[in-house]
Amino acid sequence: MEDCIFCKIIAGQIPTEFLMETEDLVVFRDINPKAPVHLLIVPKQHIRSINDIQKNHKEVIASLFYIAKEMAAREGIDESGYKLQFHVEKGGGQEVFHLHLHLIGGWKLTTSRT
Ligand code: DGP
Repeated sequence: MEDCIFCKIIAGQIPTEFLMETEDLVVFRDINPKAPVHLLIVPKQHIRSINDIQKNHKEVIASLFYIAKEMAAREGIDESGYKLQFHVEKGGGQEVFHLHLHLIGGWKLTTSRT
């Protein structure tokens, strides 16, 4: 998609460090992080939003979650916990209309785990 910023990142037109790249997706840090760890897990295929996923996207959607837990472990936040978020369309807070999963965490815990 010509005007899609994430398509440009995936195509290497906007220099961005990929923390992981597979056949289906890339992972990079959010430019405007909302927490100490804020990654975006982004399918290479241009899909506008969750509203546009089809049955044949099942594999790539599953990969987003699998890579999210892998990246959480790599970033050292799997035990402390994290959030996974999809923003869906404008009312859901979506600003970039290329499907992506936010992985957010890394806050300092103030209470002990029970
Ligand atoms: P949203 O569409 O609201 O689910 O979030 C899009 C996120 O993408 C937002 O948190 C900021 C991030 N973002 C937008 N443009 C760029 C960019 O050029 N590079 C990076 N690394 N992140 C971006």
